[in-house]
Amino acid sequence: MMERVYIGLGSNLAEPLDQLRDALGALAQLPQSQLVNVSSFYASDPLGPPEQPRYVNAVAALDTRLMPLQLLDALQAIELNQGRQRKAERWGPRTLDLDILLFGQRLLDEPRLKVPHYHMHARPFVLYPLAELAPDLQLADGRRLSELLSACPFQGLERL
Ligand code: A4P
Ligand code: MG
Repeated sequence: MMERVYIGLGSNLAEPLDQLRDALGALAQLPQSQLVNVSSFYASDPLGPPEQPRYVNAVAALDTRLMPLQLLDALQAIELNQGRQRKAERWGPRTLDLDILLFGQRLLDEPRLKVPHYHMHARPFVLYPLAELAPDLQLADGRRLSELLSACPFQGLERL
């Protein structure tokens, strides 16, 4: 069974635009999967520690037959392949961050994987690109994307 997955991409180191383009190339190569659509790219100030460069973010829609943890493994391999170093600091700078925002209608609460992604409902750099791809989306937990958007100002986002 194919399931529709939404993946959040983020980078604020080492040419973020190139990082996102390379990551999209890698997503297009994933087994048992098809990259369906990609949002515009958006720049924004960092959320979290302020002493770091601005981020570039986007959202991709992927249809996949991979199981959730298989997809997570594949995304983490792409992150590492693009020079990601996992640091202790929370929300610190990174070459590439790939987050599984939504996985079909699944609700996942596993040690390695929480879906919907825990902070997506309040992050303009996730919600606005997601809305480009799926404006009428309803999350598995019942929330509507349109409601989340109306509580989350576009403020601070720059569409590239
Ligand atoms: N994990 C659990 N659920 C998921 C999921 N749905 N998708 C686990 C992906 N991973 C998930 O992630 C830590 C662990 O989360 C993984 O090992 C996985 O098993 P990580 O990518 O190593 O760590 P992280 O990304 O530094 O932590 P976190 O809390 O995910 O950070 P965020 O929330 O991604 O925040 N400002 C702007 N403007 N734009 C940004 O993109 N990003 C961050 C990072 C901070 N500020 C930002 C941005
Ligand atoms: Mg992450």
